[in-house]
Amino acid sequence: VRDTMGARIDEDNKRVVLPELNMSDAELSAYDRLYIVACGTSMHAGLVGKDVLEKWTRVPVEVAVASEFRYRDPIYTDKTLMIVISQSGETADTLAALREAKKSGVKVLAITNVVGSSVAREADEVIFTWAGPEVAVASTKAYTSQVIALYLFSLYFAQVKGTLSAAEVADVVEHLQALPAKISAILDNGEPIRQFAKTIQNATSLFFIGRGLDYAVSLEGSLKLKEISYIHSEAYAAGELKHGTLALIEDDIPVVALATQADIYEKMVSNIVEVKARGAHVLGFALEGDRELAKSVDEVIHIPATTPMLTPILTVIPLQLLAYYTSAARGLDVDKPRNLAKSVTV
Ligand code: F1P
Repeated sequence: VRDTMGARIDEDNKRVVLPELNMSDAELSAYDRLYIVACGTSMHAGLVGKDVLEKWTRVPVEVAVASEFRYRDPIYTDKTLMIVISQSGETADTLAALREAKKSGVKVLAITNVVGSSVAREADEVIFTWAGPEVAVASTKAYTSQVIALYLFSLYFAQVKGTLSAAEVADVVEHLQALPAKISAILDNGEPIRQFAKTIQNATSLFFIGRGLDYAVSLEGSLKLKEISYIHSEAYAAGELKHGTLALIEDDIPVVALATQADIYEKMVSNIVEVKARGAHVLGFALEGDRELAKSVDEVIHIPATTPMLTPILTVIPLQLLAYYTSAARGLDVDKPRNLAKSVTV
């Protein structure tokens, strides 16, 4: 059992070190295919990890739901690395997928919060998230710390492979170090979210839309709302709406639209215009300094700017707050949602 986190930032050199990793740089850089396997919120963290890993290392990554993956016949080679993510380290489906992979001789890296958990003990490599005890059932700080662990691993992998230069790594590291102050600023400015929560507390259905990393975060925002406020919600890749689901957008349906990704911003705005034209009430998320989005939506939340790959850490916080305030406005017990166990061991 390891008792230190397997990844950290080397402050002096602005790079990432993984002192606990039991594999050589040559072995790590040889991996040419990754599976990320997890359940629920941990799987959503994995979706952010996929985009980041592919961008920074150019290695293809598949994210799979553990309850499906464990019954599949995956294609492994000796250059396949599997990453399992589990806050509790005891989720039955994730553990079963890990055991299947190990039976096939695949190397497994775990990202988990619990030292001594089954996942931590059975994986070949572990990065601990040190998110502290999970008091509430719905996963929030577990998600952010899993995403951070994935950033650190991805940066380390990119360093080893040479797909990012030292200057590019240092730039991301500086942005990572600036995140805590930005998160505090978001938490201090929760009032507009609380107000929006009041407007949706009696809604029967809600949509979250985004593109790219914003879509990955939308999935988590939608799950959080379902888990603790019991309002039906769906996260949709914004460009996919026109392939059928647009039929469900009608007068006054609330839509949370994330538009933080500069390279696909215009496309996102045109999707927002489409839902507005059908009467949706839209809460938009834009980066600080954005003056455009306000023209297309009903209300805007501004997110402090960071480097594009790191925005999920910032956008998820107001979405978690939205779920929290909506649950509270409905008079529900935020910490003990119905039908949700902290650790799903069956
Ligand atoms: C996976 C998970 C959590 C969720 C709830 C049920 O748990 O889906 O994301 O919040 O606790 O289980 P884990 O494998 O990350 O412990």
